[in-house]
Amino acid sequence: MTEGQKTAVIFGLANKRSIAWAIAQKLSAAGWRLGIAYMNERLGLEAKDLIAELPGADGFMCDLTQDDQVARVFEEFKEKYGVIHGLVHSVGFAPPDELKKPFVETSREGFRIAHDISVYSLIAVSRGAMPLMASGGGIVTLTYFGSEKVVPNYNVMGVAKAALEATVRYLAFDLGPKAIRVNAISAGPIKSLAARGIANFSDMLRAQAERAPLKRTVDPGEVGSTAAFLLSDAASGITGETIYVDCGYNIMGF
Ligand code: NAD
Ligand code: 0WE
Repeated sequence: MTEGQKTAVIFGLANKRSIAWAIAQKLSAAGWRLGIAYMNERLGLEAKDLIAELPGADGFMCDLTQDDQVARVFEEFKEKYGVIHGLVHSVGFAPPDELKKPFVETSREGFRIAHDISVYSLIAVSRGAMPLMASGGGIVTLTYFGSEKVVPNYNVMGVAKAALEATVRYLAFDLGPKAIRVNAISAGPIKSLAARGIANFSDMLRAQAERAPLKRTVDPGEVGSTAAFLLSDAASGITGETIYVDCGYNIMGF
């Protein structure tokens, strides 16, 4: 390791369209050493090839619904890195049915899964990272505007993202005395795996580009560079915030 190099761990790499990949590339370019976690062996096949592109980056496997896997991966981080300075949580999931049927039909199990994977996992990884962030650090998660205004079909994910943004504030309060900052990036729609198969996603991208002040959709690299900023000392006074990277879409009333 280069003297003075900082280390970040990233959760949520599936493929080259993952926001986690755009963030990894920007952090790597900014000189960070990276540990990158993928959910299972199947996703690991593609993730490992990507990780190999980044100098000094290592791959780890972790299903965030499993407490023993979360505990194990942080043991591995501790063994490999000792101290870490950054954590990126780019993870979200709801059972596909929940994003198709009317919100009022949300099942108890669909609600549980969406909140377990998309919200509780941030608490779990923040707790895991805490003892490793001995010299302070930054935590960044990804959210979406559907947490605050109704986006048809986003449904239980909107409710989960509202909980995620509140979780960011409570974690920021808990971890602030340890000099650990916790923030969310509210990204505009991006065509990733999580967006595939969502009805009318192309129409959404078009409407977004039409209405946003910048008259275009957001580039994943712009989310990546914002994450790199939030993890850097340049953001040393920012915690508990949701920062919009959406070409200004959220400011519009009509
Ligand atoms: P993606 O599918 O590439 O990323 C989601 C990741 O979550 C995948 O890597 C998946 O493996 C991981 N994941 C799901 N269940 C998991 C589990 N049990 N354990 C560990 N990992 C698990 O899609 P993305 O668009 O890059 O999404 C990343 C984040 O960005 C999500 O939180 C998403 O809600 C958010 N977001 C996406 C958009 C968009 O338009 N794509 C916009 C705003 C916010
Ligand atoms: O957070 C997201 C994606 C969330 C997501 C997507 C899927 C599709 C595949 C969560 N779970 C699943 N489960 C699956 O089985 N976004 C912000 C992208 C997104 O998703 C939408 C959107 C937007 C924008 C769903 C409906 C409407 C708009």
